Amino acid sequence: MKPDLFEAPDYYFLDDLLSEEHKLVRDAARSWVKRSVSPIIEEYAQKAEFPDQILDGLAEIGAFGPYIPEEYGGAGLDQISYGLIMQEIERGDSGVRSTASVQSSLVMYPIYAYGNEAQRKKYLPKLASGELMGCFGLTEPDHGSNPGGMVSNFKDAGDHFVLNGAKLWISNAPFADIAIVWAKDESGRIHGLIVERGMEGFTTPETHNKWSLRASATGELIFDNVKVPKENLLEGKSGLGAPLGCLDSARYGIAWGAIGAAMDCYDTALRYAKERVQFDKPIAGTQLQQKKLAEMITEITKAQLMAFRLGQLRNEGRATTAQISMAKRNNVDMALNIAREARQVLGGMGITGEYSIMRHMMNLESVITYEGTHDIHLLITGADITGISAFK
Ligand code: TGC
Ligand code: FAD
Repeated sequence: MKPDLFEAPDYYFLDDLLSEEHKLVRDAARSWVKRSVSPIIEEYAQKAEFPDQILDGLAEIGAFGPYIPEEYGGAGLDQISYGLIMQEIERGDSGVRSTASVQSSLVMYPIYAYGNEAQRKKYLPKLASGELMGCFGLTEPDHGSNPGGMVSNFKDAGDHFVLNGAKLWISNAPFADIAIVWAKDESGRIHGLIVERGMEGFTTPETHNKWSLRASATGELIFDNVKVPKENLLEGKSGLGAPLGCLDSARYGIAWGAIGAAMDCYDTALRYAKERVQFDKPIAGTQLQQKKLAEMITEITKAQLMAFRLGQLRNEGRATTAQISMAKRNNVDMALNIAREARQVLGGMGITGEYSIMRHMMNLESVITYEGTHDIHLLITGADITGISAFK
């Protein structure tokens, strides 16, 4: 792969709106990605392996629990710093950002928000340092966009619960030490359980043959009469709103992360277009390539402003689920379109692993599907503005 020459576009001087802390956090993540992700990621994507040597680095830049309070091992940062970290990591690879998103927003967040003090103290510091890795099991083979229909269930067996069911498409599952599992109790109410690797009847087979997120490990969670101690129940919140509340936080991170992937594609295409000569002049001097590049920087700038404003609303506790859906949907779609256009700017070179664009493009096909599909987010906006749900 070519050396990482990335220079971040900032067309509307967004840096002027960032605090010194935001810039320090962002720059630390940016240089770590250049140093530790860019040189190896293509090789790991090609061989479809998660590069577990980067876990310590992810913990060091605060990517595991950026907004979780320091007393629990988190970085205690605000939502804009969290977003900037996700942006920089996804600039390197969406699969690496996935690992950080899942650990922070889908594992640490539910333990922090819905767990009791003993659970927080037991798990959060180890999750923040990467000593423990987690995954989040909501999707099932027959229930993806409609998680409320899930059939995974647990029964009260006196001093423990007995868990049965299966989860599909679970990021980090093959190597996770713990899983936050959403399942129904005997009355049909959804609860979160902390399931630990090693519990009898709990297995995590890996999902192979992915053309997307190849450097991220994806798998199933199978529960065959797993005995889960009662102390592993997340007591603070139940119902579908509990897992959906975690998704708000992860989707917000993706809205920023997608900007990183788009920036990398734009920056690569711009540099290539200025250097590549056809018909005796750089292709950057042709109107057709300028149209592509000009539209890319316009869309990135709009997405940056949207993410920044959403970050302010999150800091104030005012961001709604529908606002988050709009940003996730818009920014991932923007990034995927830019990846497709940028790949064309590189001609044949665009399909090779010499450049990052094709990998971003393939990754973004997952990003536009997970954490709620492109369609589902449109329907969330539709329901919000009309007051009428079109899901069912
Ligand atoms: P609905 O009737 O709308 O809602 C049920 C209850 O939940 C409440 N609620 C929320 N609460 C907190 N936060 C949110 N974001 C919430 N959204 C809804 C709602 O108020 C209601 O509460 P109550 O008290 O009235 O019961 O539910 P529905 O069954 O109609 O479904 C709505 C729908 C389709 C929007 C929802 O199910 C949905 O978002 N589906 C998409 C599924 C999804 O996003 N799955 C993601 C799986 S995890 C993942 O992909 C990780 S990838 C990670 C990575 O690698 O980065
Ligand atoms: P379906 O729900 O079957 O949807 C198929 C199509 O139908 C989509 O286009 C959808 O938009 C459309 N559709 C569905 N309902 C409607 C409707 N009412 N109206 C109109 N169109 C509709 N899940 C987890 O729980 N944890 C994870 O860590 C996780 N990681 C993932 C990693 C990867 C790489 C991938 C690909 C997925 C991951 N997921 C995870 C699952 C992801 O959240 C689901 O794939 C996603 O929610 C969609 O569910 P589905 O694949 O079953 O598609």
